[in-house]
Amino acid sequence: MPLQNPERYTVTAALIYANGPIHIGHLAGCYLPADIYVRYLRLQERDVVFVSGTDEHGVPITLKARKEGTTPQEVVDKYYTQIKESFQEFGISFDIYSRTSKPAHHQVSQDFFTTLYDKGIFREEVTEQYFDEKANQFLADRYIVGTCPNCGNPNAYGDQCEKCGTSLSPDELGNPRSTLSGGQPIKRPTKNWYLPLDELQPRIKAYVDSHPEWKTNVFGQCQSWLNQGLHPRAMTRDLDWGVKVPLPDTEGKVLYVWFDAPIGYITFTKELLESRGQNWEPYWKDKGTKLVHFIGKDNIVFHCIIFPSMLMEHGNFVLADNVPANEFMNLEGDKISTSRNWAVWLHEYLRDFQGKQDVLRYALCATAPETKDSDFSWKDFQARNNNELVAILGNFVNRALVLTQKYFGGKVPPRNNLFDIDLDAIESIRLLPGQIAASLEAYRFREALSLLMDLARVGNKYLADTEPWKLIKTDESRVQTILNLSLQITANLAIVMEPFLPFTACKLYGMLNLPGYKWKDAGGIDLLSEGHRLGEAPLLFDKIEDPAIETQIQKLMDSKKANEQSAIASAAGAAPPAISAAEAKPAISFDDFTEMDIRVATILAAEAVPKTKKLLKLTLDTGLDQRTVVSGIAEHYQPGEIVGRQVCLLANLAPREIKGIMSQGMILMAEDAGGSLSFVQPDKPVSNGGTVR
Ligand code: B3M
Ligand code: ZN
Repeated sequence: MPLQNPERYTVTAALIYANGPIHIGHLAGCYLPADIYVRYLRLQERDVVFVSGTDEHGVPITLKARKEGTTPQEVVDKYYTQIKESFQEFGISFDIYSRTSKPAHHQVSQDFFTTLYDKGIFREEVTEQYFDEKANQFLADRYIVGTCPNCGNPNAYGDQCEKCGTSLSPDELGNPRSTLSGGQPIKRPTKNWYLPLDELQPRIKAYVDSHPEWKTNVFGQCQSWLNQGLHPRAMTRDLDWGVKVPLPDTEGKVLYVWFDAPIGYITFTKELLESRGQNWEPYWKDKGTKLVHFIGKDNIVFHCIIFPSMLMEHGNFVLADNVPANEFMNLEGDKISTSRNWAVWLHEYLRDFQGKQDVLRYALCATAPETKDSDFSWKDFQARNNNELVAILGNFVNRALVLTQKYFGGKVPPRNNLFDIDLDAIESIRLLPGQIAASLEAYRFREALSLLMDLARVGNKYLADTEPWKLIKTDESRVQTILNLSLQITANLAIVMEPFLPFTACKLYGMLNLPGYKWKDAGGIDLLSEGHRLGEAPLLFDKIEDPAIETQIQKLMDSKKANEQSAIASAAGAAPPAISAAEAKPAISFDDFTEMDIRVATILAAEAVPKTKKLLKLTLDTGLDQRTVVSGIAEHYQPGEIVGRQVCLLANLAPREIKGIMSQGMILMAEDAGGSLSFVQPDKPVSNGGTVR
């Protein structure tokens, strides 16, 4: 059961890997709901800390470093800054946004590990793991490729086949290869420390079962893990990037990234409270603390099963009261994908829609993947802005303020005799904030947002029904009452919108000339006293026109086209798959190399060699002579298309007879992993006979 009347809240948002920029899926799935929840709690004057940061360890970081040709440290430094800035600009109001690479975090994780170790919790096991002798290191699952047992994809990863989606272990791959050297890895014994989840299962099950109120997607996923039976999981890994294992003779071993990352929540809480000169421990150890983890659905098992097991075994920690994980958000009907550039990147949105952070917050919250995957589309985004924010919320606020300006010189008029229609509006003002709060406390953010819009709808209907613009000629006293109440609704809107639309709330408080209220004030009708002078009344939102939306759609279409082209190219073998290069050869001396006489030559004539599929007979101008070379390229080039081309020729290869033709040398070809061939050609014309070295 959820904790009743918590004394304090520790709210965490997933520590995203610092290996790339963030997109709308991250925001909608985790950070926006977390921020809405925390802003609401603060308005309720609850004691809350909101903790997050970047996850800077693990294979995803080292992979990215290899891809960018740089070091893991440079990768995390670059993305930490970029990610932190994006969050700041969208008003994600962390109390601390830190990093797991900080020495303090290494210390806290090592101490945590040592406590479990000293208690004898871990099972020490020696297993055979793949080792790359050339690279002289053990291979994480992602560093091994081989043939998928399910679909035959020759480039499946050791943990997953990206073609058919099957989860794999490296042992299941056919013909395994190392992505570090291209060579065949061998098995080597290695010792690691395992968390015996199998033994802990009954206690974890009791914990999960005590929370039937969790969202069905979360509770269901936990039950399915439990039903399959938990297995021991290694908490140390053979890797050189991460938190060193605090045991003797463990060179080359680090803590499993999913061991240290959630401990980051603890480290960062400590860092925050210590910087305030306060004690951090109540936020993690006191029974009255409500711990809530906001995450995406791919992180459920780690937050609901593995991390709670670690905390239980350590002792003295509270366990999560709730883990309101979201499902995934798609984009224009297709899965968001970094590699296919099918995403809306936050830093790009900020550039294209300056000052419209709240519009995106609104659209993402309104379509958040709370119970199932959802879809973001630019047309929907535009409609949400134009038909909801502008036409409902902005329109009401604007009318209330402009009419007050016009009729009463911008001063709040008195409230006179009340009629039924006024009392109905007052009743809505009184009830809605409580309903919004109930939805927020139940993590139903979409529902809360739509209740907020209901309050604006109440205001619009009230104005439409009472028509103050007509009454002003005959009954000024009545108009005073109507505008007084309309302004009270506006002030209530400012309070309840703050968690969702913080920038707009701030603007609205300025327009109302108010310093800002707390949640307990919501529901009242004396938020603005008679005679109070209002501020300026600019529009709260403006329309987004078609061209701005078309630009965004075009950008996505361009990505799609580029993806299709590269898919065609790679099917034709032109784009090299990133991995599975041929095995490296032993070293040679420089003299060995200079013995080869490689020359630039031009193809003068080309014809197929009869009765063969692969061979072309080429006549070459080598600058030294004209000669004949037989080349196995007929499956890759038509004779007609290559005449006149320059190529590179190994000119001093001993002549040999092929299909009755004397071949004098060999044309250099580049072969990619897919087996397709292309000429190695100087990138500007070189005179025939020019040397290659
Ligand atoms: N870094 C996975 C992710 O970025 C992982 C989350 C850690 S939360 C403690 O999705
Ligand atoms: Zn497969």
